[in-house]
Amino acid sequence: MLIRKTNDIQPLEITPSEITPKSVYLNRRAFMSGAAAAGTAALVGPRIASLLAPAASVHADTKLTTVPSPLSTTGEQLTSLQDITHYNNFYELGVDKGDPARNAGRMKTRPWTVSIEGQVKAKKTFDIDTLLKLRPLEDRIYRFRCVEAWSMVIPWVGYSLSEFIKECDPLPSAKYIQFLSLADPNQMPGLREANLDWPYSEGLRMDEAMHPLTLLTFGLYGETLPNQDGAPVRVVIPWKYGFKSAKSIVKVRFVDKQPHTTWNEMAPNEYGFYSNVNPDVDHPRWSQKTERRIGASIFKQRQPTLMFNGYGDQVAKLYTGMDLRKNF
Ligand SMILES: Nc1nc2c(c(=O)[nH]1)N[C@H]1C(S)=C(S)[C@@H](COP(=O)(O)O)O[C@H]1N2
Ligand SMILES: [Mo]
Repeated sequence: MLIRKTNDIQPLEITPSEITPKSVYLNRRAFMSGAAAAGTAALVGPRIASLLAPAASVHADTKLTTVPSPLSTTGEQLTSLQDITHYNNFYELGVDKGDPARNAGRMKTRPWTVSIEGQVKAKKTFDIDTLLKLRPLEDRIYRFRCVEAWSMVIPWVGYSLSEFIKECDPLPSAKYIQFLSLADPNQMPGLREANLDWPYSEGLRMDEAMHPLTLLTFGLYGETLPNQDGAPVRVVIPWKYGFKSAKSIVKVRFVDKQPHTTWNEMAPNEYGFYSNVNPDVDHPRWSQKTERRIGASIFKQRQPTLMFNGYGDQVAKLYTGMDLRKNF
């Protein structure tokens, strides 16, 4: 996902902080919003106060009622909330990793609807609060691997996308599903900055979309998604590179042909439609054999990348007979 700088695998990025326990993070947040509420503005002047006080909507605040999921990945250290919310790719909010957190405050996530069109029995529009209640929300821990060769372990909240697809009543002619993200320049300053074909578009083959691991995602760490992580609703496909996991979805289209996708359109030789995590297929500009685990100690940061990001037992059968070097 490198469009402004060339040949940049980011050795000079800010080193993400070591794991911050959530309690510490939340206490600091409470302290900061407390300080704002207590009238810091009057004491130090509005300019400094606005720098000190984070915009209220930037961070997840609403606790969600969740149940544990048998599909969680266990035995891995979770990435800190701080890193998950301050090291982001969300080009609509800016191209640098810290931009989404900085610019997320302008995004409005209510009211919000997701409209369904294409090969369906009937067009429909779901209100976000209806979607939230459609099925029990599960805590699902997944490894998450970006095509830029870094990774995290994130405790998402959501339910299988297949549950939502059932409510959409797609026709048998629907072979693919396309996700379209919000693209409002008044809320998203990055739209002018990055020369991509907006709105952000991603897609899956229908059997990939129906796989139980594919998560319709509303939260992380037990709370609603922070805007910079794709509030109020996104998808997460844990065996594919991160860019397949479209954020802030406003439209879902059921289609009979492979849909246009943003990164594939931008650089088809670098970003394939399938984009299954595959350590044997290098990105044209860097190796995919290893990955840098965000937040790990610098001595343990680089680790081998696993085929299908470690989810091969569950998903490899979706690709039997396919050449995954050609269909990268
Ligand atoms: N709408 C939209 N969705 C997006 C992106 C984006 O720029 N816009 N970036 C993708 C990429 S490249 C990655 S790695 C993940 C990052 O998700 P995270 O910031 O929550 O970790 O979001 C994906 N979804
Ligand atoms: Mo990514």
